[in-house]
Amino acid sequence: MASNLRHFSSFALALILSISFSSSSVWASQREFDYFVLALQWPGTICAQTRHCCSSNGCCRSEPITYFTLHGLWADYDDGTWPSCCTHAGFDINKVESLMPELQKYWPSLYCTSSKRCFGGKGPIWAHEWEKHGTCSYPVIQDEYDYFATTLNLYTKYNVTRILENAGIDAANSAKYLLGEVVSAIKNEFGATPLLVCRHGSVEELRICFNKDFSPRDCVNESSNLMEDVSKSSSSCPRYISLPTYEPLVHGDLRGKLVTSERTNMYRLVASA
Ligand code: U2P
Repeated sequence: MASNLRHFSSFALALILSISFSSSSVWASQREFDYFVLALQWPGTICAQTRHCCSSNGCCRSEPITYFTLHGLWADYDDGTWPSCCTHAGFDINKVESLMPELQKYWPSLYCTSSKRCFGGKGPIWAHEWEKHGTCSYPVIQDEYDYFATTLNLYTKYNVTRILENAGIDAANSAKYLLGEVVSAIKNEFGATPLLVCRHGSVEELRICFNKDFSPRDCVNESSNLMEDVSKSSSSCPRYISLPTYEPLVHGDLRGKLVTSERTNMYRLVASA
């Protein structure tokens, strides 16, 4: 009887240990991240490169997008690297159905090609961001819904488009702004140094960073792996930068007509009125 009891209790202990290890090991494969990066994209820079349209591409909407859109919320390490694809929790669109209007508006894909998923295949930008980055934000972020809701909340709370407009930094094709002026405008309102990514002198991304309790913190410069001063914090950007506007190619309207864009002098398909 005593021996049966001993056997049973060792079996129960082994069972408990194996359950708890198997549930934690999915998270334990990569070390816990240090901080969050909220990566925002400037459609004016990305959509100016659009040559082909499709319904899933935000650049192809009849009204151009005139605000920063979401790229992702990334769980990063202080040394400038980041974990990725931390679990097999695949993206399930049903779990974020209630957030769809906001996701479509503020987190659209700006490309026609679909995004890579972690364990094979392709999907929407949301699948890529959740599987690659969201699954690595445990234990701060608990699940897929939490990842998207938290990201949308941060995006709404720190409206960088409005912060820049209030500082007199508006979208315009001819205006050039001092990099330091843009960084300072964000720093003054947000309370920490952002990171800018440029393409040919135009802002492509603006990233703001958070501690794990979502208090603002300085971003880490990817290229140097060091905390840098403002002038070096956005090394892909020149001293003067722009926030360009773009003319959308419109998808799917066969009554559209080809017109020459004044700015690019290229033919573009636009919807007829
Ligand atoms: O910068 C190129 C791509 O690398 C990933 N990235 C970059 C910086 C960072 O701090 N964290 C990070 O994950 C992004 O990959 P994506 O999510 O686009 O696959 C970024 O676009």
